[in-house]
Amino acid sequence: MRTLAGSVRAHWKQAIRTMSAPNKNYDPVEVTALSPEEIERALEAALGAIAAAGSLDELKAARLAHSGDRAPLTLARAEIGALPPQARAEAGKRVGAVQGQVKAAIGRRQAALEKERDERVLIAEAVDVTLPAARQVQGARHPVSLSAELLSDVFVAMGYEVAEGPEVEAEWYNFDALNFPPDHPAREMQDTLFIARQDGLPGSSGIVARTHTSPVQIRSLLTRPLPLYVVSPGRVYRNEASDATHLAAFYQIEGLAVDEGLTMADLRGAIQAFVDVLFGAGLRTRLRPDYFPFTEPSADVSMECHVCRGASVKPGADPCRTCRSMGWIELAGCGMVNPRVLVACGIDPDRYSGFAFGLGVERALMLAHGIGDIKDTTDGDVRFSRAFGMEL
Ligand code: FA5
Repeated sequence: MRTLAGSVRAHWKQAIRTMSAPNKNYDPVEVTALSPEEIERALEAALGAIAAAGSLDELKAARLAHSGDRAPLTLARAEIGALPPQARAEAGKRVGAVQGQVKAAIGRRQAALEKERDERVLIAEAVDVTLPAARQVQGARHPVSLSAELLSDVFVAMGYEVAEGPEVEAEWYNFDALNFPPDHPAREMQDTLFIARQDGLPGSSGIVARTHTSPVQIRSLLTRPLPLYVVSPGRVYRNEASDATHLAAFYQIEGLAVDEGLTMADLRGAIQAFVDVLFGAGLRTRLRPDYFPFTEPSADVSMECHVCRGASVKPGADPCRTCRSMGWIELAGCGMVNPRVLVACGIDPDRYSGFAFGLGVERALMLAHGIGDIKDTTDGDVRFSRAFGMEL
């Protein structure tokens, strides 16, 4: 029986017997594609197209046409294999030399066109570094935000933590827990902006735009462990007409300390330290009786005027714009935390006592910089911000 390898061998023997013998007398010059004239023509056509290429794209087209797979010279080279062996070397040399010439011409033209392109780009994209720059306004933080941060930082440096609360607040946090009686005038629509009001229900379950930062006292007392030292900057809202010293939306900073054995002297000390840091040591502070439902006793804090240091009060002295010749500047409301507030938050008032204070940020900024109209702080005029040395 015949094996598979045996069958393949028999097939090839038969095929070789039927092939024509090599053409020993074949004249390569008679193969048109390889004739010297044809090769010369192909060379001239290639060199002409390369020289005529005015751009890198045109050169690429010329390269494909004259040295690509279907170029006359490439096709001629493919014919070499059909030549008798003694003719192949000579034909190969001839075609190879011409292809080399074409390749070199493409390289030279490529370099020249790239140089031209680079020069064009350098001119087109040249940057005149002596031209004045278009000024990009970077933006900066507003002086009120920076002041709120600076004022908070003074207390953070004394060991207070920053606590924040929502601007839309439950009436209970804003008023009830702070010992405001149900009929307190501050709860009236003409003072408070109500988001939702539920009259006639037991207790107060309305929602307000917080009128002060004091509800953060309650939130802190309900959620943080004692002893507690927090400072709370934030925006507050009041239903009132604005004038030179009043805004309907402004910033406050609240401070609260609850610990064992705190007294009015600690409150005084904290306020004095605050004034020393902000205005330099040596300015006296003063507490005068005031009333807030959530502090007992309550006081307003004033500091000696940092501009005239009280001199403007004396008869015949120059008037002082900063303190309106009063000698003192009102800074904040303050007091000892009312024991009823501690009880509302589940804290034993026989063991713990505390103090709190709240000051207006825009008012502090006005005092520190002699600003006459509080509306300057909200107008959004960059000339106001620039005066604070802000980078704009
Ligand atoms: C309060 O809001 C109290 N919650 C402050 C407080 C906190 C007292 C803790 C005791 C203990 P008062 O309504 O006075 O207090 O406002 C406090 C500060 O906010 C004022 O001293 C003032 O600087 C600023 N302020 C008040 N109303 C306005 C307003 N309409 N525009 C700008 N600033 C204002």
